[in-house]
Amino acid sequence: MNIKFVYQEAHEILRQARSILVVSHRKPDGDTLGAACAVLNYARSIGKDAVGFCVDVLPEQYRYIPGTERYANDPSVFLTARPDVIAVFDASDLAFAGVLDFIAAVPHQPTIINFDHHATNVRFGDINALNVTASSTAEVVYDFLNAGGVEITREIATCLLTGILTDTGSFSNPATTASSLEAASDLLRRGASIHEVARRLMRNKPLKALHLWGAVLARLKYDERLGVATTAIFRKDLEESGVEDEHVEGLSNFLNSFLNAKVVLVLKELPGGLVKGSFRTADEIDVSAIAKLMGGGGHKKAAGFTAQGRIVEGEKGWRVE
Ligand SMILES: [Mn+2]
Repeated sequence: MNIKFVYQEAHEILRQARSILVVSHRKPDGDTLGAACAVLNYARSIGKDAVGFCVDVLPEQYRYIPGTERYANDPSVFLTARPDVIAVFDASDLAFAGVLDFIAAVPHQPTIINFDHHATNVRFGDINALNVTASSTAEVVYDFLNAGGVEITREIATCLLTGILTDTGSFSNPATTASSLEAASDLLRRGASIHEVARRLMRNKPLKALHLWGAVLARLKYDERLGVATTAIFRKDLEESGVEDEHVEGLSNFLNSFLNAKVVLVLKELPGGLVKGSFRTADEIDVSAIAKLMGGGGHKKAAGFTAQGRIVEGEKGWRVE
């Protein structure tokens, strides 16, 4: 179906709704929160009951996004809010979003709207507002609001700019397109402050986090034959330094911006004998295909996986065994 029709249908459903629940995926980032909060603010502006849900507590750094004050992480909201619409943002499937069981338990069959830009999206919604060429889910929501003639307020502009800046790596990675820059330019005209949003998203790390980055950067290895650079983050690093997980999240993007390598892979030890791998590339390589082989997924230029095992140091790189 033409995406314009999908947007119109989604507008119809939202206008008829009484209560709307917006959902951001687990381990939330600026895109899932910015896109969801934009719709939350719009829904409230047309008189709807609207609240947000994320299975994880929102990191402090995202609390400036207007609408995050209406987020809960207690799943009882799926019952108490009695949502007739549940809109899910930036998630390929409901299990990844972390809400599969909660949605299944809602008795009155709410309409599910799926806003996303991942090529791996399984179209789990009753309505699938999916544009795999968009830089971000925030850009999908920007197109959706414009298609409905919605006035983009300063608050909504701040939400959407947060999502676009997050997923384009502040307009530096391959997700950066003419349309994402045009959307951002319009959002600035509508009152969003790019300086303020960029400060909140990037200049937010404590000194101890950068000391830890230093240790992780010192572990970098490069396999010239494969063109793959790898490094490792251990639980011990985080525990000993007292650095929060959210403050090492940006490492793979940082390496992708500065390192001359075909592919970057950052391995991070998780609790319970698991290892998370984050692939990045700035080359003509589809890292989501590599991530899929490892049981993960994502975008062509940014993908990841979680696997059972431990991180092992080899001569030319770090790997999971
Ligand atoms: Mn995204």
